[in-house]
Amino acid sequence: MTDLVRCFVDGKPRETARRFADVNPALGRAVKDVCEAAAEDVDAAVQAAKRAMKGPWRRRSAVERAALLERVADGIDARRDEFLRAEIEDTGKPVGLASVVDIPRGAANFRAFAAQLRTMGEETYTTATDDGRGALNLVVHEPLGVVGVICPWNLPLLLMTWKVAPALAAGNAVVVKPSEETPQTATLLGEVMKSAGVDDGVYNVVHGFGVGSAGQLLVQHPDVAAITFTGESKTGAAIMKDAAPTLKRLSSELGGKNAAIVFADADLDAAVAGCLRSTFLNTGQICLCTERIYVQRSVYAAFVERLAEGAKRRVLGDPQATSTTMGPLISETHAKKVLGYYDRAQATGATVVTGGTAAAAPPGFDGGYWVEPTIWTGVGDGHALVQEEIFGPCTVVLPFDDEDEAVARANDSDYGLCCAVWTQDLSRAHRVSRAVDAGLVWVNTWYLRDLRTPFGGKKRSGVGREGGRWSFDFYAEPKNICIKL
Ligand code: NAD
Ligand code: 6OD
Repeated sequence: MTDLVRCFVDGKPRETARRFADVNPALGRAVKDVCEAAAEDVDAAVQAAKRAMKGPWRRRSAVERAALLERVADGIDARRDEFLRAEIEDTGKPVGLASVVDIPRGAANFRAFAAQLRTMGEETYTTATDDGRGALNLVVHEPLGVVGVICPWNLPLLLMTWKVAPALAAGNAVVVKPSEETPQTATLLGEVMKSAGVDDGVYNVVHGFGVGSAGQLLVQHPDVAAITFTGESKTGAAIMKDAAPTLKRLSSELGGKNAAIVFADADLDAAVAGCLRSTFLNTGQICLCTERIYVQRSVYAAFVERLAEGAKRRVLGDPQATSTTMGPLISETHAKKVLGYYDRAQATGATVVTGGTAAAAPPGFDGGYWVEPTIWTGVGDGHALVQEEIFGPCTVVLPFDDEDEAVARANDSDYGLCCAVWTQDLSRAHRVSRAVDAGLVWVNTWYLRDLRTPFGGKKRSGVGREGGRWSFDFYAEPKNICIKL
């Protein structure tokens, strides 16, 4: 990719008048200029998508769409190194993570929804009528039209394709608004779409910010039928408000303050390893990351000690080095927010078991946004560290005595995205996972995904579900056709 990241409209790159900087967070300096979409650019993207919905794309069969999605997946695989370089430059995440999670999952999203499309059927109902001939009721699924896809910066390609793939599978055209922090892979995907033979105008990208910029313009656009959004809960609320006048369909995957519950009967090695991964993967910047760990009192001290040992073994370093296990935070603003919590923890008497400050930058990465992996104990359940989403490499560990108490405290949250339960007692696993108020519960694992399952949060963690057939429920409009026989 050149030093200018362009929008992608109607099957080609689009330059715009205004520019903003794309900062590499490992270095803390701008590495690219990005074309910011103004109202006319957003409108051009929406109109291109509208035209595509009336053109050949509209007439493509499900089998043809599935084949195109598979070609897109192959295209991502073929350009894996370019996607990796772009994603690492935008996010600072270690190559060991991006090469195993982000980029392969970008391709897997297209394959998974293509497979779903190939195997889906339609429902029919035979209906009795007074004349005895009956009627046949068909349920067919039609695309919504133009879908706006608004994405965060933490898993840019993964989370964007998680929505683009089913939206296209269902026959829609999309206008994607990537995060202003991570614009590159969305534009690169435009090139892949073009080479794969996806019709012009089906996949469009507009770069920019939220309020007063491309994000809000897309949400307010009268010709956009639906918005699928991933990001902060408060942004989700603002989008709902802006989408209301044009009555758009909305799917919102929002913030979390996810608990892990570690019972004394758990395999402690597995629980410690699992909680280290769920706390520190992607520098804690995954909506599913654990930020509060409830540990049964008899194993609490041992667990905290071992978790701290593991945290100290995180290797901050060159994102391109395979030895690096933790990257920087995404931006200076975000680092200030996270370090604000680190300071607040100290000021309010939390025990800092390890970390608690900005980290020394690895050699050659002085300007980057590096913070220490951090573990706290000694705070009450109402503390901000227990209640507010921090989105950094940090967790608070709290002791509990019995199962009911653990569940009640895990549920004492405005959020309800996911929970990880660590136990070897099968009955308890079933009981607790049903009692936990979250959209997703993992037992003895974390972030193990099957893309056919429903994904989404309860309470302030989201509205609606995506994944498997639930994605098709969102991205397609069921229509009833009643044929009198
Ligand atoms: P964010 O809400 O700040 O931004 C997300 C996107 O929304 C960006 O593209 C941004 O430009 C755009 N945006 C901001 N304001 C807007 C507005 N008023 N109208 C339209 N668009 C607007 O979130 P972020 O900081 O990029 O991501 C981190 C957050 O995302 C965390 O809270 C995290 O928990 C959440 N998240 C949730 C999930 C999930 O699946 N539940 C997944 C990833 C991230
Ligand atoms: O894996 C997924 O499908 C998914 N939606 C992950 C969300 C991660 C949040 O940061």
